[in-house]
Amino acid sequence: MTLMTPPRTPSPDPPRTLLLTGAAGGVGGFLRASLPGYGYRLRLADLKPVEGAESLVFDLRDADAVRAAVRGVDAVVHLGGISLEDTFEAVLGANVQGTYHLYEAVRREGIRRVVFASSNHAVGYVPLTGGAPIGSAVGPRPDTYYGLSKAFGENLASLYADKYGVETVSLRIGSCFPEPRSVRMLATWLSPADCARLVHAALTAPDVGHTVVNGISANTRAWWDLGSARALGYAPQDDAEAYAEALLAAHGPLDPAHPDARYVGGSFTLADPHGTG
Ligand code: NAI
Ligand code: 15L
Repeated sequence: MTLMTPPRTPSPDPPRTLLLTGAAGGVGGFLRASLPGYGYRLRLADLKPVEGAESLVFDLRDADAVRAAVRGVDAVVHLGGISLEDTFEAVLGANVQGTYHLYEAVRREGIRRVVFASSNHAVGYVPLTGGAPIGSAVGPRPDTYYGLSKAFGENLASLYADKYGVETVSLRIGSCFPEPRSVRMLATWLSPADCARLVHAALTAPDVGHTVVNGISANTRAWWDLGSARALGYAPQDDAEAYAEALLAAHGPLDPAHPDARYVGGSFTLADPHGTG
């Protein structure tokens, strides 16, 4: 069977125009502010209206709208979707079906690269043993339907790289907020500035095929290894340790029996969208 896929010739030019899905969200806000400083022109997309020169409002569940949105960009940074645990049906629509629509659109429009916002929750049940730092080759071991959808997204990226030559860097993001909010985040924090550094590296590194990387800052208390991210050129500049004294004074040290001390995904291992216990 012949698939009608436009020719995809590798270009030495770095991507310049990006579709940013989930642009109205928290990480979307950081990247809207920072990525133009790296020379990118952004086309913004979300369910909610977001201000910008080029801004689209649509649902990722709408395949035609997704296809129209990707047309003409050099690459996609895919942040859009449900970002916490929810019902299976909700996660299925926004994250599973939505990410499939995105990859189909990218394949059909001949776009060469996607940066996919995966999550630590794709591997949330990986235990924190206190041994060697955890690399990005582990898993999948999802802790929620949400984490399951991120594992699906990573596998979808793998399929589209192998079968169609669509390149993806899947970022297993720890906790990307202006500041770490908990003792756990002293390990998992990804500062907004390091997030932009990581996305830029993921957009510009050559020959990534499908590469999975851990996404955190240079945190003193990290239990994640950043080798595969650094291999793309990522050089984090921030460290959550600057917030350690205040967070430990407010919350005390982690109880070793608490999920935050036991599993990559912390309290998400307790999440129960049905309230059935
Ligand atoms: P967020 O919830 O603030 O933003 C997600 C955006 O996606 C929202 O603006 C929402 O309107 C949009 N969206 C949801 N369903 C949609 C649909 N059906 N169609 C179109 N747009 C839809 O999340 P945040 O924190 O900005 O995260 C961005 C991405 O990074 C998400 O994919 C999240 O899973 C991932 N991530 C974030 C982490 C963090 O610490 N902030 C950690 C790990 C992963
Ligand atoms: C995520 O995947 C969520 O999107 C974010 O809101 C945080 O909960 C983060 O993981 C985390 O584990 O801290």
